[in-house]
Amino acid sequence: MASGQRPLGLRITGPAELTLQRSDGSEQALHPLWLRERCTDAASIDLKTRQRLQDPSDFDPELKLLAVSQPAAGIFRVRFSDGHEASFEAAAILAEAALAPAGHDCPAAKLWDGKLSPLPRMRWCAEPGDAQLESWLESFLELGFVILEGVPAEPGMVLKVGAQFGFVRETNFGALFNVRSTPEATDLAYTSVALDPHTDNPYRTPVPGIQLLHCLVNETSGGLSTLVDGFAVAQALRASHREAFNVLASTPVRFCYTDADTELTASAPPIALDASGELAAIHFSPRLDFVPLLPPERLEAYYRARRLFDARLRAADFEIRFLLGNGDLVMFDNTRLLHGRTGFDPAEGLRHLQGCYIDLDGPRSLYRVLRRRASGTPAVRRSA
Ligand SMILES: O=C(O)CCC(=O)C(=O)O
Repeated sequence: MASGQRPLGLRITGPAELTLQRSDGSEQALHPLWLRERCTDAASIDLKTRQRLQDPSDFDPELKLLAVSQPAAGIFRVRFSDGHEASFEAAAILAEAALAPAGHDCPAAKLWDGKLSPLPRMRWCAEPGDAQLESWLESFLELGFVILEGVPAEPGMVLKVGAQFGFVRETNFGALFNVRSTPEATDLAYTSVALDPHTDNPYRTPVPGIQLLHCLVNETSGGLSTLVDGFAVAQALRASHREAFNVLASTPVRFCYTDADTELTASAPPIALDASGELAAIHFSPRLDFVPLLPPERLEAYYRARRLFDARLRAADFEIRFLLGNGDLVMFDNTRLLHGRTGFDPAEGLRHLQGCYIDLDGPRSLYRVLRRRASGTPAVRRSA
């Protein structure tokens, strides 16, 4: 929602009409069904779980408001045509109205390019206070990543940090994976070659939401980490080459991973959009993607669009580079950012990172809990 359209207040605009006022001067009479499904009395919800007792599809489709009054400041009383009466707190209705169509109430993404400076480097600690945790989360939610310094360079610490933000997602690589050059590599990440910007594991359903990489040791002069804001690149492509953007948003591509015990396959468009046409996720891994056999002209269009997108993903204008030193940990949104590394020479010394995945909703949940605690609001359970 544009900031000019912030819900500002509620007012009674007729004997049976409650109207939302927005900061840009616009107004909207609240739909009776929208209000009815937000009733929080004992007949409408189970007061312990705060979950709804009735299916909104069973409400009268022709439901109307019969009367609206304001018995006290900030409270509205509504009588519905099905005989139900309920009170509403204005603040609760305004908070609901403020939610963007996707229902997000966390800091909005701030897209960035290769000029991003300074990088969000923050000091890690084992028992952060609420304010410290909130500053890590804000950076992560806005920029899609945060670099935490001073995580003890000990094996397994990546799992401890992951657990500070959510629940670790185990995969066929285990709860954590070791990123180091080995002759038995089952993935190019486990070699010393440079890795172009990619999202991790697009062959999984669902794709890992968040990746953490913790540097235990880097004795080489190479192996710089790279990040690109895929949403910024996709927006730039949408602005300059609308047709190419549409092709990438509408062509499902197959991604595969195979080893002795595993055969994973998933299909997704390189640029996934949500129901409102907003960017939802990037799926891009040049070493793993296979476009299906489409008619020749569609394949031509796909390859053209992919080249344009890839050229920008690899361009210095959009990429940031930084060294993960011993004890540094980067946590990034694997559905928005692409990551990679420069190549390194294993003869120079050891380079060993440990990684793990957590789900996207962990940091968001934690952020809401911290905000709730800061404002002294009690927990309100919403339906699953
Ligand atoms: O070695 C690195 O810095 C990154 C490795 C990587 O891309 C991965 O594990 O997905």
